[in-house]
Amino acid sequence: VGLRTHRIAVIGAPIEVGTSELGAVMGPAALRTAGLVRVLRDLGHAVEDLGDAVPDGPAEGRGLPAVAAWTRALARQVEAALGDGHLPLVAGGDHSLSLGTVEGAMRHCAVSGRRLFVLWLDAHADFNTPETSPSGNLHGMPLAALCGEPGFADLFPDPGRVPLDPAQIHLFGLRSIDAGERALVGARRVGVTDMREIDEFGVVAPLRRILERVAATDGHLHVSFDVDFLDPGIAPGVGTTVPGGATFREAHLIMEMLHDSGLVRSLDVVELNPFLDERGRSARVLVELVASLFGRRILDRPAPAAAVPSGS
Ligand code: B3U
Ligand code: MN
Ligand code: MN
Repeated sequence: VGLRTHRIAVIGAPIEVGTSELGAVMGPAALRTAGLVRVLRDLGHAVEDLGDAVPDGPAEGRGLPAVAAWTRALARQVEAALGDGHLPLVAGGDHSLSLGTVEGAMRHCAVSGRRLFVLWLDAHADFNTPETSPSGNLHGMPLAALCGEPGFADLFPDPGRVPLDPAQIHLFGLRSIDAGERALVGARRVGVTDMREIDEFGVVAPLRRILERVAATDGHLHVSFDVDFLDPGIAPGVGTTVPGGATFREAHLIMEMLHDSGLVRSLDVVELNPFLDERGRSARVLVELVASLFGRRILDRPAPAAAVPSGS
């Protein structure tokens, strides 16, 4: 089992225009302070820290124009990073940033010919539209917008844009969903592994099914990791905590399986709010998890499930 090394482009996305809770703007800085870049270099990866992205246009206020300015900038940067062989790791910032990262990955896939899959590790579905949203916050809407639901005029002005197919999305860890959003997720046939399923079967069986599907076409797996996927007991530094999240060990195993799959080609780490954190705990947990996704392991041996039992 040789270590897979990547050229990683770290991109800070200090965005909080998609949320009403201030502080996510400090997320990229906290992740760097917790050792994000150093940890990846220690694992043997070539890491370029591209610094923080800047919005392409005025980004005042919390409306669509501000989010559109960030989306344009991030889509371009992510597409460019992928185009020259980098694995973009975008450190946020609220989840509206994934409008840009997923759009960038979609544009790259249109060229590379790989089928894009989006694994959304999150307590929420982030599939609201302006119509269904109880809060009006755009971090609760990126997937609906990417899929071309109505109400997001001018976010993707290209009339020839092919929307993301909801069947390419898999929500994992879901435990909070709004009524209108739930109807939409069902109608559009978005893939879902909710907490009920994880409680019954654990994370391994559902995740293996997802990875097999991506591997079948050697697809491009984009992972979008929302801090609130984790239980607030281990990661309190997030604006919208929801009880009953993933444990450290569940999340850790997911990261190891993602690494072993070799399918992850872009990554978001979003919603870290250092202002609400306790002594950097959440930032540190996230860096640990990112390290596992990029190859940190306990023993240098095949995954236990793939190993031949001794004596057989
Ligand atoms: N679904 C709610 C809450 C929410 C979604 N994403 C976050 N919070 N982080 C909403 O406002 O759309
Ligand atoms: Mn989210
Ligand atoms: Mn969330």
